Amino acid sequence: MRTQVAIIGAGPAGLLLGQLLTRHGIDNVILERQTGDYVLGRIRAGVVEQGTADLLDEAGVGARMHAEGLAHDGIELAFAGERHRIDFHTLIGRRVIVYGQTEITRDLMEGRAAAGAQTIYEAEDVSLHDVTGDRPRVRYHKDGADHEIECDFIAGCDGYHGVSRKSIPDSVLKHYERVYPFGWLGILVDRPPVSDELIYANHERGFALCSMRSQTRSRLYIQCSLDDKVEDWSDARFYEELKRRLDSAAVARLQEGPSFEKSIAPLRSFVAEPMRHGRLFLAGDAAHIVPPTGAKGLNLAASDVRYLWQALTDFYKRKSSAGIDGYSAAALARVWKAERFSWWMTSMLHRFPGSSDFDQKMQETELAYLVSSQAAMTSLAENYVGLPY
Ligand code: FAS
Ligand code: PHB
Repeated sequence: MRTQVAIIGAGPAGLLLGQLLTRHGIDNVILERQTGDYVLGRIRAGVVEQGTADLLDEAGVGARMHAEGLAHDGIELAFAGERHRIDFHTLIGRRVIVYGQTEITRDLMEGRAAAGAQTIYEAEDVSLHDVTGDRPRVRYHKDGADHEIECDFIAGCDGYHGVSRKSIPDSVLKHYERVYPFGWLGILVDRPPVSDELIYANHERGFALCSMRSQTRSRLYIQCSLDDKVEDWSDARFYEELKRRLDSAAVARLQEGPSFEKSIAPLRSFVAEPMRHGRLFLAGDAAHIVPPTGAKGLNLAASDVRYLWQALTDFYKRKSSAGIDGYSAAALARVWKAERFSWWMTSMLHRFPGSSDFDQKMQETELAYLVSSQAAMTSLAENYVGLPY
């Protein structure tokens, strides 16, 4: 088989890139290790930046997001028993959309099927070859046979555990990493949200986040130990701990119900540089990971895709290599700003093991200064809604 761009991974990054390339007449094939249902079963992000929403519109898959997504003008920060609103729209005239990654993935899968573009699911043992030559190739195993795809470029959209980043020699890649000493225990429950907007709570017992997927479905998180197992946490224990970390008004509105999804996610900051090696380009979690506190993971994947889609379009349509030569530097400039914001939000809102009462007081004072300063709230707002591309 031959194609112009071979995409590894059918998560948001791979599907969005594929859809944009297809709509601009650039042939591409996606290879995905799992089944489509498995990919849809992963519960991930919930907040969409305006830039990401614009890109989904450009890909022709934004209709349901606009119809069902919730436009949010701000968030609330809870600490020292009180809640404080950060009004993005008043501060900087922009907002975010609350719409689950699962739904974005579904919209992208349906858009790709409608466009007749090929996604090969359950592709096993994907391997990349001759990525530094002019004719890179991808091999995989499926239905008892080995297959090979010749292409011009490979887009490594296969996430943190994928094969693409690992196909770049250690002598070429530089890794930056911080692993946080805690995780997030999250549940999905069909009960109305605690509040109209997201509540990020700093508490001496640990961080909590009240988010949502719709007016009838809540997404709730509490910081947990890395030693915790999902089976250690009954719904009753989860709600009991969540209520200890929320203010009284939030507790009063919390409607407990049976969770239908419960998982623990570890938190890390990670960046691999460069995001290009020969004809291989990394995009999304394949190149970087952020702690979810800043709601940046999914949006950074879309950010990379925007740069890569424009670079490949320049190459094929305008015969210019400027975009692909500048891709890594352009993508990384925005990645690092999102890494900083996600690290800052995580450092400010979580209880670190071994931290003292003084450390807790410093966090509460930073939050008290933040909500008292127009400049500080504006800074948080412009990072949360997404910095310019
Ligand atoms: P993905 O990991 O989504 O997709 C990569 C795809 O490649 C997968 O489908 C995988 O099966 C496939 N693949 C892997 N190896 C392969 C191989 N060798 N061959 C073929 N295919 C292969 N972000 C937020 O903004 N907010 C959140 O609350 C949030 N929560 C998260 C919770 C968890 C548990 C995790 C892991 C991430 C979370 N994220 C969150 C971040 C998440 O949303 C990612 O940023 C987003 O999925 C990135 O999309 P992709 O880069 O497409 O990677
Ligand atoms: C979510 O709804 O899953 C969510 C929202 C905001 C975050 C992280 C997760 O910062």
